[in-house]
Amino acid sequence: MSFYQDFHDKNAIEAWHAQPRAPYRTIEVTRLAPTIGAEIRGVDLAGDVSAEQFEEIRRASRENLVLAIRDQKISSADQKRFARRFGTLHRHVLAKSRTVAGGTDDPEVLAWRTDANSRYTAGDAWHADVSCDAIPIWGSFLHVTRLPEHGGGDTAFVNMHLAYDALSEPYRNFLDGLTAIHDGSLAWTAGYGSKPEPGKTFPASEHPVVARHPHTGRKFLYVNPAFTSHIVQLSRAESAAVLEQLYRHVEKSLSFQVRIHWQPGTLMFWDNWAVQHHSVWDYYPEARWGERVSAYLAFGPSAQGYPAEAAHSSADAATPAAVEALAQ
Ligand SMILES: O=C(O)CCC(=O)C(=O)O
Ligand SMILES: [Fe+2]
Repeated sequence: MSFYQDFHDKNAIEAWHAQPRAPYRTIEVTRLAPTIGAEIRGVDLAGDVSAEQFEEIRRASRENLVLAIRDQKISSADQKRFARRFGTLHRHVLAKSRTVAGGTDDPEVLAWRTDANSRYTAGDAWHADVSCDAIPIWGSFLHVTRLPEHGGGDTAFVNMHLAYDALSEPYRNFLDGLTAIHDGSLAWTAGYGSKPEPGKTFPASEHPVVARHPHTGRKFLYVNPAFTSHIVQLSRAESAAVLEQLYRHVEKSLSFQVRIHWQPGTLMFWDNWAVQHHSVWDYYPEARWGERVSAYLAFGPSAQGYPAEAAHSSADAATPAAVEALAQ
């Protein structure tokens, strides 16, 4: 928590802990940090996942935002079947360019292999996946298929509900109602040096700076340094200063971050709206390989909430009443 006492972060964390947490009956859930992240055991994603187990996994996701589902022996077909229960499978525009490097030509799998010859590794900065899409990915499901031999290669996650809640009230009020542009060329051309296919451009979209979560109604901060180019309603200088302040705030808020260690057979599932993540490239020159599948809902992040009928069939949008109950 902050060294200089303004107590906003403390109050936010207290409110976070006030959420009821019922015991689980069909899966084992072990929290990895007080404010974000849990390990899941006792489920086999290559076999049958009962309706009750699936509901408990959804609840564990709502409560913890990122789940390290351990001891899985899964194929990419299993990974896709699981992801499909949360939404429609995403096709990443860079998936094709990674075909050779990643060892798969499935457009629904984004594969990468980082080794001594890599110029960069995927996700080596705080970001949300593909927030430049008009309907950005809601859930990402990452299987790290090769781990570095001598440790390292963790992934860090930050709770973006708390990132918002820990700001002062006048500042939260100022951010509410603003929108920002998220631009794929920022992450992929400026970041990775990738170019769109001839005659095409990478997507760019406008999203609320503060959105409500479709499953809980809670607000979260939705800007990230990889994709967000500017806040629409502000001058460029104001936008740059505000975004910089928000990024520093997210980076320094260790009390609502977790750094998760991979094990053989871990499938990492994160709520890509409510968290940002950062892969840690501390294992150079060793190799680490991964395959990501992602799913999107029928709608993008909204500041107002979601009509129940707008929800994807497998996703429970927050009812207007639930949103009302959480509105402050
Ligand atoms: O390698 C990792 O830990 C995460 C990479 C990443 O950002 C992603 O797969 O979305
Ligand atoms: Fe990522």
